[in-house]
Amino acid sequence: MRALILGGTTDANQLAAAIARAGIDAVYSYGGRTRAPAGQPLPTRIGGFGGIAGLVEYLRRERITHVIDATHPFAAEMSRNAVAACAQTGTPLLALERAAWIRTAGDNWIEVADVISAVAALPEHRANVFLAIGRQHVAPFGTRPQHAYTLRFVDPPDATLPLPEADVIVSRGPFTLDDEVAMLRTRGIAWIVARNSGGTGARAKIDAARGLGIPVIMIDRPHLPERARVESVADVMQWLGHRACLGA
Ligand code: 3Y8
Ligand code: NAP
Repeated sequence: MRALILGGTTDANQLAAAIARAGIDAVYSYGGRTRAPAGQPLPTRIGGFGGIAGLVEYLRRERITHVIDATHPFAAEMSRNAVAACAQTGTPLLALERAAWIRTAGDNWIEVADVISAVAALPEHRANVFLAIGRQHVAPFGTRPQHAYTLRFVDPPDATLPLPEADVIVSRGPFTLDDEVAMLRTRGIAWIVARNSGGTGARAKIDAARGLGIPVIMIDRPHLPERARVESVADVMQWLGHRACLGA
């Protein structure tokens, strides 16, 4: 058995620890998005594979027998490529995917399908807006220059932002409720734009928003192709352990 973990999330890190403890031969893969990704207790590779064909070639060359897609729910291209490459090579694939956050009483959410709809959902009048969606999708907010934006990136911005008024917090998370409440209060944030990432690492801002009565423009997840999926590390280990005893 040799497993490939498509990583880059808290869940993937917890899976890597469990797989290392079990002594299973595995490789952890980052996309190379951040300057200093967290270290892993497994051999690690960083960077794209080169599309579906590149991943097919990697699976064959590295004799990968199992793929676990533990990427983020918004890492849609990676997940789609994994489905295609595993189908092409007949490699068992399992997604470790946390459930979406569900709106509860007290949540003031405006649910939208994508970033463009999130921009359209902002008010016309000037407001203090917290963009908690990283750096890859900031440009569309340039059509709403009237707002005072707070953004949060993992690494410092490497270019000027297309927003006349933007203050960047550099922090990689996971984030705590107290810190999120303090930040939102100090900055007088009146609107939050977030992705429905699920999980615990980004949840604190959503709980803080509920407590402070701040509306959240919540971007729904992209649709992914059908694939086997579980929500816990234990289920992944069972999937691996089960196949290991069948001698796969
Ligand atoms: C490179 C690995 C751990 C893992 C931490 C999780 C939790 C904190 C919440 C906010 C939202 C955001 C962003 C976020 C979260 C965890 C987890 C998660 C959101 C690292 C990591 C990599 C990335 C890539 C990065 C994206 C960006 C997205 C910031 C490591 C820290 C906004 C997603 O600069 C860039 O280009 C960053 C790009 C993809 C989304 C975007 O479009 O900008 N994550 N995040 C992974 C790789 O190279 O393969 O550097 O160690 C992982 C984590 N990010 O250590 O416990 O598991 O969800 N990551 C979102 O939710 O919208 C922050 O600020 O409230
Ligand atoms: P994406 O848009 O789905 O993927 C774009 C391309 O990046 C993929 O086609 C692949 O390149 C490469 N790639 C992505 N993840 C990879 C991985 N783990 N290992 C190797 N190559 C990878 O991906 P993304 O949304 O930018 O996410 C990139 C990474 O950040 C992932 O590890 C993801 O788990 C993590 N992350 C993303 C978010 C988010 O909001 N998107 C949040 C937290 C963490 P090739 O086609 O060349 O193979």
